[in-house]
Amino acid sequence: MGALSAQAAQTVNLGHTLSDSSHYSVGADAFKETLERLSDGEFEVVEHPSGALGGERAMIEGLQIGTVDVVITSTGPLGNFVPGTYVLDLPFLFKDYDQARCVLDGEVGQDLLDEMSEHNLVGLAWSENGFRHMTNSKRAVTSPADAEGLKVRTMENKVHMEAFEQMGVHPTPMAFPEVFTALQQGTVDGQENPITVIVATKFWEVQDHLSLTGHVYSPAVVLGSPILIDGLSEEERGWFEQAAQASAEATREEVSRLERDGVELLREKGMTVNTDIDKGPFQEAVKPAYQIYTDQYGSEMLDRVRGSD
Ligand code: EAX
Repeated sequence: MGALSAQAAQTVNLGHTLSDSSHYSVGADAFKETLERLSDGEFEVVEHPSGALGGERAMIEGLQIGTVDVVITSTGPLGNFVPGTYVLDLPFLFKDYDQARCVLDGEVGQDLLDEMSEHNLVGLAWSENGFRHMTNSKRAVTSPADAEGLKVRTMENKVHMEAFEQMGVHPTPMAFPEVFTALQQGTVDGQENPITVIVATKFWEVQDHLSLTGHVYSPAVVLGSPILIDGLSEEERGWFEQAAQASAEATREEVSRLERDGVELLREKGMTVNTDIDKGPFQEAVKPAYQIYTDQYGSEMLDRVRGSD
């Protein structure tokens, strides 16, 4: 037997929080297919969906200590590690998918990926979660006044929490793998996530009302562990970057598909969908979150995002 064929493939453990029917799994499959093909079997990707390796914050920590190799995650907990990414979490920052994708694929996106290496993470590619909408089990929400007083699970992200507080809801930060049970048991009244996640997690089983607030764009990112990536040859690293790019493209396509078909599916599953949302009052309510953000981080990144529109 030749030396190469005698060598076992190196296992790459890839984690994410969503189900194996989700847009993240579509992206994970594309990552696996691409890396295994480019490396001619030198690497074998093992997918761990559904939060099997923990919530997003825990998995990011896992990347830093090398217990997980690749993670597809929202930016939810990422600002705790890479503060530059907080700018992306500001509500009503992006007006549509085209604008958000364009910013992430441009200089701002590249600079943020580069910044990750200063924080013991490797940013491989910007992927996508989607525009977030509110769901709850109590009442139809079409204005901030309707939302007032609701207990809403938020991501572990201070920009999001601040914005929701301004809106008058009680934000309850929680890791994603705990959310379904918290909704089922009534620990919280509501949550907010893109159509993609609401579909993949079957939130219709525990939430009656969906309001298409589109209050914030939720990027996802394909991250690598520096412990793995920094030890690779340039060629090998290139394969990981191409696999991440293929993953992001496949995920974005699935997000677009679900934006077309997902709401109808949720109606069929019994959710009451409020499409008639006047975003103005929501935008007005969360404005102080911008001030709080710029007070702490300055306005340079915000200006750059807006300027690259
Ligand atoms: O990244 O925590 C969340 O609500 C995220 O949107 C979800 O884990 C997918």
